Amino acid sequence: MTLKDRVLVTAALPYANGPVHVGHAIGAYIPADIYVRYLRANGIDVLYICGTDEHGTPITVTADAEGVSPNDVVDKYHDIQLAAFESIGVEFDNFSGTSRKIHHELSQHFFTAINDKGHIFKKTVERPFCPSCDKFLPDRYVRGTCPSCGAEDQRGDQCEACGKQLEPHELNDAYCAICGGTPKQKETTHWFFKLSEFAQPLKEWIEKDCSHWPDNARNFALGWIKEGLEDRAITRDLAWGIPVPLPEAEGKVLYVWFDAPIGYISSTKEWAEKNGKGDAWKKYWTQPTKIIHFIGKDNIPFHTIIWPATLIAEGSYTLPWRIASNEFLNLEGRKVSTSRGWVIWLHDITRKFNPDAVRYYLISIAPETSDSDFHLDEFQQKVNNELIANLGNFINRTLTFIQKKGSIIPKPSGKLDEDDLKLIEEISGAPKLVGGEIERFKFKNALATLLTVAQKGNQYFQKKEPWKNNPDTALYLCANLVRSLAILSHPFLPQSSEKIWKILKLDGSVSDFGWESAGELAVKSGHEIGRVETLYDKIVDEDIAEFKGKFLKLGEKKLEVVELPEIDYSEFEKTDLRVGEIKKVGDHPNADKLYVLEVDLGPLGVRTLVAGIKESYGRDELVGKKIIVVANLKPVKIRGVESKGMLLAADVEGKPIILSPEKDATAGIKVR
Ligand code: B3M
Ligand code: ZN
Repeated sequence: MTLKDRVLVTAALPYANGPVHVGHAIGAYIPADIYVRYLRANGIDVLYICGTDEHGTPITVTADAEGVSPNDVVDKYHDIQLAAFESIGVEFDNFSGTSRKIHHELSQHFFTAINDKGHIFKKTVERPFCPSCDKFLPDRYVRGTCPSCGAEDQRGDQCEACGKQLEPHELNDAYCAICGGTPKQKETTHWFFKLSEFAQPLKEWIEKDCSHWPDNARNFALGWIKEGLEDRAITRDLAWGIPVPLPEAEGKVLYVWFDAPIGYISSTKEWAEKNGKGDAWKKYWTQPTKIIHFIGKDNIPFHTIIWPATLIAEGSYTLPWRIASNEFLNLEGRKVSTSRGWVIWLHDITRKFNPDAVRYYLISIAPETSDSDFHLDEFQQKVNNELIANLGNFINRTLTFIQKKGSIIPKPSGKLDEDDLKLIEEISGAPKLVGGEIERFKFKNALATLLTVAQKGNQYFQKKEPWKNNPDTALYLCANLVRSLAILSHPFLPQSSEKIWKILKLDGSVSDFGWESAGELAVKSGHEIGRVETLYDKIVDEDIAEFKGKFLKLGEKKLEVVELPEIDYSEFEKTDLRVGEIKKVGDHPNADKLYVLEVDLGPLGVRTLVAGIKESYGRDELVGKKIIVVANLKPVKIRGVESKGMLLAADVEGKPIILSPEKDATAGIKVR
């Protein structure tokens, strides 16, 4: 990227049908925000455009569920989402919504222009119709089995299991999502986009102009073209959406995925209107501009094939320069499930914790090349041990020391030694190091590099021992490194970087200063700093426990199919299971939850077993009870008492339930 470049950054338009969670945030919005802040610091003309996706069945399904109108749904969630993004420092230049007039008009223009050029045709087709609901059932209203991978209970627009794009009628064993009834096929007329005509131009474009795309996006697109592109219906029988601009198409609306990406353009247009910039939006869409779409991986098909084809067909706008797509973020080892409440909403976590601390953790685990996992304990640990112990600590110890000495930046004294020179070199090299990673879209690495620079500062401070030696040179250089870190951390930690700037009492705001200026020694001797405040509070166990208790609960359990690693039968054969009879029950001398049992195993004699069942079983219940014992285990010492075998019990949510032979069986009998 150079100063000559003009850049338009977009992040996928989230459906306005619910709040946004941490996975959304790090999937597209935070990476795009980092990138935009970085480009801006480099003086590049850049706009960050987004808005809510307000059409389609995702909205109407939610409206039905909440018992309100689609309009109410999109108004409510538009505001909730924007507030959540702002809470974590994501700053859009414009955040529009696709139900606005400006967007309806532009989308209808796209349809008309593409139709006029002959790239759209009309066809009578059969579509799923629910007789009991008296409705055609578009995509998400039909559920059934994926024809491609066989996964059950998939939606009619896309199989979540294999990612295949679907038409609702392609599902096997389909049922109506509203009433559960069986849909019938019924004739209806729809308008189709001749996607097949664009296979060749798309292929040429991707091969020629898109070599810098990430592999997953590029391979996917080329693979799909090779498989064959089919014409696609771009209208739906639905009461909510953009009316198809043809007199004969009454009651039909544009398919949500036809109009949604056009939202990138209409939101840019709205930005110009709101800011009194007239036609300025056209610069970004019709003159050379690098357009970058940040998206989650499930949106790759639309952004690499269908959207570019739409643009080529319409003919007057610029094609994307790059698709930046992330994989998914899981939560505590499980897939996020909003319906079961297994989710961390962005607005909840930024209310409880420092938003920059959340941002720090999310960037550090960003699912850039593969799915990753959000853990609250790891969040606590990384914030405390990395963000606070490293970056925060360096800034804090430097500034506190200066404050103690009267808050004035000292004048370097004497000749600079080797360590001083090395630190100056670190400072001047840092902008390139961190920036290089950002330019390669490696935000995780960029953040790690920033932390390494802070670490160098800590090592320098430690070595210089300013509390023992003449501190002037060290403090002067460290204060300058603090300034550099403020500038370089701005894309990642926007709120705290601004705070550092305030404490340093430097002019303007941290974002007024160019990226390269982070390489300079610009804090002068004699400058007075402001009152030092801590940047981040340590996250304590109680906070994590409270948050978990309040927000991390798994809703009603669906039966999950669990796959177990298999062992050979001969392996199982090795265990010798016997019926035993409990003769005596004693307390364990060193453990409150354990009993020491004397168990009669017939011909094998009476054995001592240590068992963790004291919290669930009383002594009297146990004496005389027949149990099942694994009899050929090597003896182990459990808290100092030797145990010669193990009794079998089922684990019911952490509580043992002892297995016993149902009818009387003599002690010592083999179980198999
Ligand atoms: N609303 C899908 C999603 O939220 C869709 C993205 C549109 S981007 C133009 O994942
Ligand atoms: Zn129905």
